[in-house]
Amino acid sequence: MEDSRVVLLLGVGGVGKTTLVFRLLDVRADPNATPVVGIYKVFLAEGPDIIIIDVPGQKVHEIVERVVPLWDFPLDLIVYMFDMSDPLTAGELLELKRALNGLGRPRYRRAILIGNKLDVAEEIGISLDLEELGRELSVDRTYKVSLVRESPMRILGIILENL
Ligand SMILES: Nc1nc2c(ncn2[C@@H]2O[C@H](COP(=O)(O)OP(=O)(O)OP(=O)(O)O)[C@@H](O)[C@H]2O)c(=O)[nH]1
Ligand SMILES: [Mg+2]
Repeated sequence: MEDSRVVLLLGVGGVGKTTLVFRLLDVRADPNATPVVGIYKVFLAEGPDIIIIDVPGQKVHEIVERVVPLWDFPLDLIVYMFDMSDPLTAGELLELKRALNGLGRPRYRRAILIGNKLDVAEEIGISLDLEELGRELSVDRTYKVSLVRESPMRILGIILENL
């Protein structure tokens, strides 16, 4: 896997992990709850291939069980994700990180935080500062997006600028 970079998506059920992959690949479908680990490989004209791992599971303990066997992958980037219209998903994300740390931290080079569903958050009048959550997760950068609306180039840009 010398010419590949590995990206792991982490967040509880429904925050938009599979939507990120679908938008990146310009797949025009609304994903259902992901039943098994999804491994996607993105081939670019220039630069390394990008392998994206989409972990299933609705609750923190289910995700933990499925992430641990994946730790042998040398991870380049962890993408923490939560739903900005549902602050509970931010708390669950912290819980997920703590649970993973408690089992021995996965090795990774860089981490970012994506607050998704900006459209819904704005509609219901929730405005969030991602910086504090980002600090607690020890991420390098934070992004607010509405993945259903983002172009594939914007999503690729976010990933590439962190690889
Ligand atoms: N309004 C809105 N809906 C979104 C956005 N992103 C994702 N969704 C919707 O949220 C739902 C859940 O998205 P998924 O991508 O399946 O979430 P997931 O994190 O993969 O969920 P699991 O597979 O259950 O872990 C889908 O119906 C998406 O269309 C967004 O930016 N705005
Ligand atoms: Mg999914």
